[in-house]
Amino acid sequence: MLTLHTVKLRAVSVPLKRPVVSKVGHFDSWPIILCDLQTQEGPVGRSYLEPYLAHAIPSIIPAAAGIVERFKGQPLGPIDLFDQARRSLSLVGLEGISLAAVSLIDMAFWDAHAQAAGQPLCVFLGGSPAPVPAYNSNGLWLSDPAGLDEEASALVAEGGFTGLKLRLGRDALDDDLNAIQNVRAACGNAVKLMVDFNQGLTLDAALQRCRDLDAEGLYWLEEPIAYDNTSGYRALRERLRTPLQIGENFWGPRDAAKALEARACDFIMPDLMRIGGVTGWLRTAAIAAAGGTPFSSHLYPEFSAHLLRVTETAHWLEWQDWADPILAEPFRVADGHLHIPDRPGAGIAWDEDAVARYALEV
Ligand code: SMN
Ligand code: MG
Repeated sequence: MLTLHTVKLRAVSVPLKRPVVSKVGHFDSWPIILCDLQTQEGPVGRSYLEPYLAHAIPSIIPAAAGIVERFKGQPLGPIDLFDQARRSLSLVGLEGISLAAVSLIDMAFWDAHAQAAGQPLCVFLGGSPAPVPAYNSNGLWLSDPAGLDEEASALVAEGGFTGLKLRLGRDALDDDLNAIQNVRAACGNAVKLMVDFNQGLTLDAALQRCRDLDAEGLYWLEEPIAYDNTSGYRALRERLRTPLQIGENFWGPRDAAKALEARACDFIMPDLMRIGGVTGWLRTAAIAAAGGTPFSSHLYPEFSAHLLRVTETAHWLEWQDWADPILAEPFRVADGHLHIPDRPGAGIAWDEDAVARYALEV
């Protein structure tokens, strides 16, 4: 058994090779919170969060530090800690900053346990390490459709990918159609195209736009409308053949259960910060498995790769390399798969020179 002792929480802002231009914002650099969780017994668990907004960091860090302060020295396993930490924060809400903080500590605590067992996290959880099918999500933002052919070829070449994510929802349908055409012209019909609207459309606009795109052979349509418009998703799903993908904005396993019960989507893609870290993911995997819903990841490729290896309905890993600059040994991508390294735990360690270079004052 391991017990919480102290935690070191730092923040960096890492430059992006391809700026994020999306309906949820424009980012030239990417804020990341780093967690080093010291256990009394020795192992140090590591995890990180991508909070999107640098100005959210000063709220998340004290919330995470408060969890360790409150539960240090107590005989709790990661699942006990998850439940007790959530309950301890319920008066300020089970979601948002509270759950992001719980997720960060939960991931680091699981990492520490797997390290103590001397096993990669996926092995500690009862699985085995094998390459995980991944699509490249590093580019194809809402930029001029004319340049997307070259970018698509470069993205395929970054790791022999057979799937790419493309962002849609431009004002004119023709511009979205041109974007799809240019990407297809560059990489052919065999490459799967996942498309993401980042909640950019009203329900009326989405009913029209998604119907106009329904015959394009797209692999999934992601978040066309506001993430919490469950009845809207249900209405869209009834009218479309292309699978609907949601889930990066599920706050905890219960949101996944509600969405699936409402038949709001075909696929889900939880995000480790919002679903509740490793514990929240495992519970959500069981919910998805009950109805056979394909389960993909959102961000966090390292932890997600381990977890997809123990997820019954594992689907696609979203690959993006935005945290790579601060990792001592980024995971390798080849032949369209992310390769889990043969290291104990999640396999994350920091490149301290890079962390110093990109440090943010907190
Ligand atoms: C996304 C992720 C991070 C920043 C902007 C957009 C997107 C995705 O929703 O699914 O990758
Ligand atoms: Mg998305």
